[in-house]
This record gives sequence, C-alpha cells and structure tokens, in this order.
Amino acid sequence: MKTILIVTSIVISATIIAIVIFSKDTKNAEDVKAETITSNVLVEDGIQVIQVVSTGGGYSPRTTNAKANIETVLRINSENSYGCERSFRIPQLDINEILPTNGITEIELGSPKAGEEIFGSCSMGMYTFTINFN
Ligand SMILES: [Cu+2]
Repeated sequence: MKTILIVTSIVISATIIAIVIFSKDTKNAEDVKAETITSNVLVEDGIQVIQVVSTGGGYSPRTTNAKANIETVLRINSENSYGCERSFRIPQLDINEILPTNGITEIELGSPKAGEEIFGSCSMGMYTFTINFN
C-alpha cells in the first residue's frame, strides 16, 4: 500500500513537471515575433537579419542562403574574437569594419537581388563566408 502511494505521487509529480515544461515552451514560441527563414536568417519587422558569428576560427556559418529583394542587415556576433577575423571586409560593398572582441556589429546590405552573392572576409582573405540571395 505504501509502495502504491509512493509510485502514485512520483507519477503525479512527473506529470506536473511535464505540464510546466511544456506550457513554458509553448509560451516562449508565441513570444517570438520574428520569422525564421533558415537557422541563422530571420525577418524582424520586415527586415531580413543574417546572423554570422565571428570567433577565433573565423566566421560561421560559411554559407548562408537568404531571401532576395528584401531590406537586409548583416548582424555579426563577435564571441571571444581576438584574431584577424576582427578586421572585416566586404570588398564589393567597400565595407571595412573593425569588429569588437565581444559584441554585435550591424552592417546594412541593402536589398540584394536574386542570384546575388555577398562575400565577407577578413582583411587577409584567410577567413571568408558567402551569402547567397534567392
Ligand atoms: Cu585573416
């Protein structure tokens, strides 16, 4: 009889925990107003945001597929970035930026057309990434 009570209370506790976790997840999903295009691309208030991480090993992801014909911002998130990846360039747009060691840098890319490619690079050209617009 005692065993049954213990098992019953464990089952009830587990159910309550599961309900709490599930309802929390649902709430978080509703709070997000941004539309995710791919894992690192989202649209916030009608502006496409492309998220790239800059860190010791270069830029990530190396290739991004994004939507064409929409106002676009490149958001570089520097994380413990101490190397030459801090000296960032987009040659075709004549952009040269010194990225912080930690922090966010936003660069406006305009509204790229379908088929357009934007190449980001460190100043030496050893670390690169590509954004394809379609
Ligand atoms: Cu470099």
